[in-house]
Amino acid sequence: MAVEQTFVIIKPEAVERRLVGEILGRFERKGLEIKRLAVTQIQRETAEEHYAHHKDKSFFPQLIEAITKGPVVLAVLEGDDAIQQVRTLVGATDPAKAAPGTIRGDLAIKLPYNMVHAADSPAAAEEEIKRFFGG
Ligand code: FUP
Repeated sequence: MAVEQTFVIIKPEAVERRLVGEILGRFERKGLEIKRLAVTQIQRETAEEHYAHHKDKSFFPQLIEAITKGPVVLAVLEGDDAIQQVRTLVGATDPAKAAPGTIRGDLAIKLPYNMVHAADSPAAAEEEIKRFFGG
């Protein structure tokens, strides 16, 4: 199994609800290492670039509003098979359908407020780490 780096955004609703420690704790308890960590507010242009593949969807405006409305925590996590392991811990996109035991299943109830973004492939992880942390 390859050691990978993945990229995570702990979204504004999670920061507002003081769930950053809870969420990072789940990643740490799994055995992943926090390599980079930052608190920031995502600018609209960066959010639109990050979610460009959804720009024609009806939910796009609410998605951009939700991810830019307050501070977020950005993280790079490293470990064996980190991209898939983190996606599994995060759970299904729709928190109403996400399994109990997952971050979205346990901590969220309604889209677009699903608490966490996690890169879904090695190419996405690399691109997103560059976008949000630079080179
Ligand atoms: P995920 O990779 O699980 O974050 O899922 P997507 O890339 O498909 O979706 C990105 C974001 O769009 C989700 F985090 C929430 C939002 N979304 C909606 O608000 N409604 C939808 O029907 C689908 C996605």
